[in-house]
Amino acid sequence: MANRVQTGTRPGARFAQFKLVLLGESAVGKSSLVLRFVKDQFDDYRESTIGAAFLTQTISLDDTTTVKFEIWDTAGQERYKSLAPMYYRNANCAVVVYDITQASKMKKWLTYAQSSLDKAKSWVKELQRQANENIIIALAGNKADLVAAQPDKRAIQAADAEAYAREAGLLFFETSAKTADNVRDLFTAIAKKLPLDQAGPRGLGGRGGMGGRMGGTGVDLRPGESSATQGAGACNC
Ligand SMILES: Nc1nc2c(ncn2[C@@H]2O[C@H](COP(=O)(O)OP(=O)(O)OP(=O)(O)O)[C@@H](O)[C@H]2O)c(=O)[nH]1
Ligand SMILES: [Mg+2]
Repeated sequence: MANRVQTGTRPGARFAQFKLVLLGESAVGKSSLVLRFVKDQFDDYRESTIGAAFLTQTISLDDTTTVKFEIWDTAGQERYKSLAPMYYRNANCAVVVYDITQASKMKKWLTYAQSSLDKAKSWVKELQRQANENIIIALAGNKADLVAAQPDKRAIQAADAEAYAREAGLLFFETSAKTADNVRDLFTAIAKKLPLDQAGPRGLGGRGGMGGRMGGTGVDLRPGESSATQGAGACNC
């Protein structure tokens, strides 16, 4: 399943590379979580993502195991929704983000606006239907700092989201990109669930082995070549 796995110079050392995609409604904090994870920074005022941004981050799971995430941070605005399959295609793992302070509400003309958790659930359904069949999905309820300061700001109970996550087979964390609470834990938990033990030497990850539906080796960066994205390697962090 890993895109690339190689044995290192140290005996027993392993390096694996995985494609991760972030999905969720606009303004829930996807880019902020990535910025915290990759650069350990936070911006109070962030521009909404256009298309998608690509970043990488490497973490050590233990003395011998290193995991590199190739991260596609998608744009949550409705007008970019049709691009999402390009980014979750062949993803090994996904973080689906919602904002724990944002409830569903009635809009004008009695139309119903979904909560960001409802939106997250529909992303999970879509991933389970259309993405890599072994994809590891984590649900992240972000902006936990806001409810720590003012508990009445909480709109989504952690217990409800956790029960849903358990039922759907997802990892679950409440996070704060602002304070960094649980951000590293979230990505580490994903890395630990990825099938490192099935890793073979670099170049051998074909179908039926590490390749799974990914087939072959190498990272599929095709979305980065699309004019609709901010480009491979581009980052609006
Ligand atoms: N208090 C608080 N604010 C946050 C947190 N995460 C993000 N924000 C703020 O929420 C706003 C939106 O954050 P983004 O990271 O741009 O959201 P996004 O999900 O990437 O939005 P799109 O790119 O439009 O899909 C910004 O003003 C952030 O500063 C958090 O954990 N706590
Ligand atoms: Mg963004």
